[in-house]
Amino acid sequence: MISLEERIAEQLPNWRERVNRLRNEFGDFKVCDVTVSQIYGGIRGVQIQVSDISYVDPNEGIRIRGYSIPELLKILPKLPGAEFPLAGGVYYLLLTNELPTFEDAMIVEEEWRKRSLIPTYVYNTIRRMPKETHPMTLFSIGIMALQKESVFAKEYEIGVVKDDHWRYFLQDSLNLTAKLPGLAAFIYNLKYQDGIYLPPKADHDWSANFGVMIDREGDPKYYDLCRLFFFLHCDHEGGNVSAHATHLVSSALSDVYLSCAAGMNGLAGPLHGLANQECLKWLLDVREYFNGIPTQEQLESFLRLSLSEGKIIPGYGHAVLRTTDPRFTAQLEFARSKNLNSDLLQLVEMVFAILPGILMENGKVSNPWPNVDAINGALQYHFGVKEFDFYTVLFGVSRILGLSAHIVWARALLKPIERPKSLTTSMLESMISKK
Ligand code: CMX
Repeated sequence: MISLEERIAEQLPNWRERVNRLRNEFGDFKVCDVTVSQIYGGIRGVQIQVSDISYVDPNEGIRIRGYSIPELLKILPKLPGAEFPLAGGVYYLLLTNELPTFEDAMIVEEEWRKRSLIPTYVYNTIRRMPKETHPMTLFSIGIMALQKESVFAKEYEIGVVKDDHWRYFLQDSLNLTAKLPGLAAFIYNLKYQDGIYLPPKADHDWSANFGVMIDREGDPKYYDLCRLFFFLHCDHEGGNVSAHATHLVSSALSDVYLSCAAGMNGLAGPLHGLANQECLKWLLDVREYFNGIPTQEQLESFLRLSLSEGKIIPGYGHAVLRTTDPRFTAQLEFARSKNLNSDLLQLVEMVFAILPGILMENGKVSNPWPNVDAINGALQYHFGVKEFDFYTVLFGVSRILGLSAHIVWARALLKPIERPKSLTTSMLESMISKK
């Protein structure tokens, strides 16, 4: 795709010069020291990566290419009549570091439309899996099945120069992301809607077409929820499991399909992308426990009792954030502005009003505020997408926008294969005793 490729190519000399200067002139500069606790503690907080695509600010939430979520909701291009951004514009921003015009966003949408056809063998591969296979496993298998289409893998065989690897990564990224709503919808329909097949509409955008393909055609509120959801989850800097896994695998020059499937396998873990289904389950359990919506007093006593029993309240707290996740706020505002009449959303509001105060009193929790998962599932549930185990696939559709943009740039900046060094326990003990 010429325009996106040109935009990246124009910026590359400057980026490469900056990176080369840092490497050549400041190669010995120490960014941080690593402690034994960090080595044994999941390398938490160790500053070992650079991402110019997004940054999680503890007090503001995610910034994408320097812009906050509320800023981007205002300035990213939207279709007439839509309240939320076109995913094509989001991808343009992630990839090029430039704010897209409406035309730029539509160029990406058009590229996606042209590349959206999923080969039949991919559908057949997924169909052959046992019915009870988890939707995330099917999603990962679908991406892996598409790997045969990799332009990069073919060109690498022929012998493409290293300087141009990113161009083929870009082609693969566009080809893969174009197919994600269709792949996700196919899995949803296969598992939960008797395998119906509903084609995308040529005059609908990438996000809305997901709604069309799962039989929500003609529901503009759901189209807007898709646009909002796919925007909000598109990236969360480089250190989380799926981003790190994708980056690591792609550093071996594994193509976009292999790398993003690795990221999705990480996202499928209960400590990462599965958290949103836990939150919805918790809300449903609370509703069932009270046989409806509790009073303020009942809910407060319930929350206090749960915490005193050492239970975790899903959807609250964060490893990095120290404020209400702006992605939670954006979805809450969506629910309010669309006047969604739902007891679960009412419960989300009640918990939000009561729980942070209780968590603050207790003082143990670093961040008493809600994260994005405190509301995600309740919104999908409201629109009839009630199968929780599918929610991580929705997350994956969006997150691959960010993951693929990261690895296009990793190749563009000629990042080498990753190879941290491991030590033995005895070596660590000996290093410590010598100090
Ligand atoms: N409910 C009850 N207790 C909580 C809590 C919550 N929501 N969040 C944190 N705590 C507790 C921790 O269990 C920990 O207790 P111990 O010292 O007894 O082990 C203590 O507060 C301190 O933890 P923390 O420093 O505040 O939080 P961490 O950085 O260790 O963990 C997170 C962060 C998200 C795993 C944690 O807050 C949590 O489990 N939240 C609920 C699950 C959830 O919403 N996950 C989605 C995360 C979304 C995302 O990552 O984007």
